[in-house]
Amino acid sequence: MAWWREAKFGMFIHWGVYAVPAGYYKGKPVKGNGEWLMNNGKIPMAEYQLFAKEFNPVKFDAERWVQIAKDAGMKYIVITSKHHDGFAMFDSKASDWNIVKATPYGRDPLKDLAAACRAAGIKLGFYYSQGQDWNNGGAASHGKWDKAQDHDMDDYLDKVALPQVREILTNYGANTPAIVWWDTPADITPARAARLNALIKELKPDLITNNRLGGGFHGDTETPEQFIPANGFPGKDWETCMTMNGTWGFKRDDQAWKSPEQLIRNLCDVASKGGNYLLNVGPSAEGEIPQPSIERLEAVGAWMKANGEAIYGSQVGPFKRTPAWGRATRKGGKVYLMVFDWPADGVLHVPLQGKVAKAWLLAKPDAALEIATGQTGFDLKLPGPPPDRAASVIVLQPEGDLTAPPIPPVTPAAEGTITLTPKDAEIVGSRLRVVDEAGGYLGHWTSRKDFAKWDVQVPKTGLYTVTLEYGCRPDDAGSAFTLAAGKSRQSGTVQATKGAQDFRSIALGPIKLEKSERQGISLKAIPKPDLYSHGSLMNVHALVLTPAPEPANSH
Ligand code: FHN
Repeated sequence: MAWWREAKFGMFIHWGVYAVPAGYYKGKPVKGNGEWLMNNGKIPMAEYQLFAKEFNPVKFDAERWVQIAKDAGMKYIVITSKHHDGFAMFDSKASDWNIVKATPYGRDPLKDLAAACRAAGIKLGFYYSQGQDWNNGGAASHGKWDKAQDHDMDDYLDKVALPQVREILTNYGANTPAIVWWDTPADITPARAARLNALIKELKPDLITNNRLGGGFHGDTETPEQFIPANGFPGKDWETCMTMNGTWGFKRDDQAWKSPEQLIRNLCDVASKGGNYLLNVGPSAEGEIPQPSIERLEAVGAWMKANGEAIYGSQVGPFKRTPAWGRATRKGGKVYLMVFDWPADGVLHVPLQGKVAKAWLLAKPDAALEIATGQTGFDLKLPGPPPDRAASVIVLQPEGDLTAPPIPPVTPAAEGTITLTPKDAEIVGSRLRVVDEAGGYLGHWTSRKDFAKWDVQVPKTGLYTVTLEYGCRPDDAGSAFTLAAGKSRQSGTVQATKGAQDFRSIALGPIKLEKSERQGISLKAIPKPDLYSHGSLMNVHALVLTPAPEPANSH
């Protein structure tokens, strides 16, 4: 994993025959991702295969693509060798449904890409959809829609998937692929997965695989998709893959581009939590990376050129909770603060304990910053304006270790009410996270292992009535949850609201809070059967704890 841990930033490429229809079928736009067009449009096989006849990416220039990735500061590329539509983007003897045989282009672009990557010192990985294959007889999610798709899964594995995986493992040189990126383990049983995995062990035992093979194989990397987990995956290698607009495969109409600032901050956020960022481009049928993607990659590249020291080979930052002003990483005994919001008064509060020998702006290494003792750490006096609008990097050279102080418990407001907000929560697990929309909420509650907890401190032991402010899509309603403080607990059933962001208050029974330095309160999920195949438990906007009136005879 050494090169991968150093790399931190890679390019995902979703490229295939779906770039021809580019989100349209019979003149009408089809909802969903560009690469899912065949499935979402329920397009018959024979009809979908006609798109290949128009796939002639004469503008494809492998060296240019690799240069774009390299200039962005990316150190590796992962390209779809075969996506769910089963179209092999390489010369395959196992199925004629491939770019060499089925298109006027007639060449293997992965050969060119492998050569260009080798020349540029960029690692190349191959994505392979092992389970789903809508044209070669593999699985299809949500059922099949064309009789021609009926086929035996093991026959597909024997005749297509296994031979093709052998091809991509052997036809591209000694160190290519460096990664096999499995996706959607539909119908992949442990026995089927074992056969695919055995090929890797036989042919390229050192390559990196992700956790999506299925059949109980965990691979080397966790792969959160389209999100950055609240706490990363402590002790594991992980990689957030993400689109720059709303689709992986090219879609003519999708102009929902993330801003360059957002992409830079995402990269900082991912690195601060110990992960890699695999950022997607969806090239066109002509073979070009869309111009808006190139512009964004240039902006990230400019930032990486100046600030990459804070990212490459870095490790999880020192904070227990991400500070509101930005993120941090650690490397070689130094701490790198990546400041998104430059303080208007020029004083940055850094909630870390320990001694800092020296601090400086990465952009101005010769000018030491003034360091003063602060309330919960130290304060840095910053010059204005920020060196970079997206994220300015400050380097700390500590003497010894810098550690984050414990997160202070939540205390009651003057009238005694305690409000537990998403931002104050400690999230346990990898999916539940704070969503900064609709006033902020804990959302994406799609794992029963995930829960939220808060520490509170109350002046005396007593009962508190609890109000839960939450939203829940009608389809997701009906699960249970438990709120616990020590031995005192309340359970409830999630009722539908008008929508996931339509928050409503419900009263739960009282819970008892003990007077102590810290009283822990946890909110746990008990999902109804099958909830997680389509939905999430609920979105939590806040928990409000109000002191219950004391009974008259309490003295
Ligand atoms: O269904 C695919 C999707 O098209 C895309 O390839 C992403 C990338 O991670 N993976 C899928 C589902 O998880």
